[in-house]
Amino acid sequence: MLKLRFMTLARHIIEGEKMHPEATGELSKLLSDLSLAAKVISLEVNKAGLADILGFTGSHNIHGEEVKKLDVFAHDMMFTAMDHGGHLCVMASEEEENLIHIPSHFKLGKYVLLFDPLDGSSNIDANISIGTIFSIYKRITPDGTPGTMEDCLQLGINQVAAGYIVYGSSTILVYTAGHGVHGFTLDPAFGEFLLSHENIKIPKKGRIYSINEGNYKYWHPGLKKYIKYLQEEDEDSGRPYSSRYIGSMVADIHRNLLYGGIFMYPADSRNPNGKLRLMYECNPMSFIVEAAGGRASDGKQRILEIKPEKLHQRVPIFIGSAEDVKLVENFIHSEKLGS
Ligand code: P6P
Repeated sequence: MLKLRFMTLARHIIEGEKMHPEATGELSKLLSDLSLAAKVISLEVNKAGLADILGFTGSHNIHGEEVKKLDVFAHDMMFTAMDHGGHLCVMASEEEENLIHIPSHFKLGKYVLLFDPLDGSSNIDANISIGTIFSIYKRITPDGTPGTMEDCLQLGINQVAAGYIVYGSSTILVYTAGHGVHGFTLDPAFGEFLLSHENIKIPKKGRIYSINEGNYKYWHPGLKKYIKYLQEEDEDSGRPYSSRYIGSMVADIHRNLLYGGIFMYPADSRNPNGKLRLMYECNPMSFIVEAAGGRASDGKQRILEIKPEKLHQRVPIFIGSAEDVKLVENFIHSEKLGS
């Protein structure tokens, strides 16, 4: 009889736990709670296009329920799914200026969750893939007390787990808890995430580059030279590369993770820190890409070693296949500003 490899996310997490005798199962339950939020957000994202057709007019639907902007809905869904499990001492969201404290009537846990509930949500009306990104740390302040900013502003290398959910032609959850990077595809028939991409490894070198070339005139001269270099013809080094840019970080990086390539959101003369957030976007995506054998830097230093100063701080990012990221770092390093 054909043996079905029926590996659900929940089972995979638990089996991953067995590799750690000291594990308490709390992280497993936290990740399982996250997958529930992902399923509900996926359902909402996938019917968003039907809103007008189904009479979801104005701010209330035909059932009289409040219809929220999708990113607000995703933020609220993450909070609702995660606030009561007893695994967290504090949360922080890209959609919320300040820390999100655990309601006093719920048990406090030893983990910290930072998330971007719906990255790229401006693309949803065009039915372009968008995503949720999450980052998990262990608290560093004493147990039993509400989590603090200190618990949140940790170096990216301290993450214990990170992942993203990309809502595209199918909904895929990719995560790492330090033992490889694994992808699970949601089977909407019975609402389970099933293992579809085991132990993802990003190719050492790709042939895709992802960047908003509309900002070319504002770039560092070394970056301009690098992009021109990728566009030259040279069969041995696989050039010219293909330009692929969706404008949705999760989707762009997910594609490059599987196919190889480099995603860049650099600083420029208008935005000296780039656009993307260190804590909610760059740290978790860098943790995942490094765990898959890739590299992530701000052009000079490893993203995961950038000391966080503010919850919503932005950093430049070059992330993807290790050889490609190293090469753009060399172009930037060797080209002095203004030359
Ligand atoms: P630009 C989406 O708004 C986002 O935050 C990322 O998902 C995406 O990579 C980037 O901004 C796109 O920014 O300036 O190229 O439109």
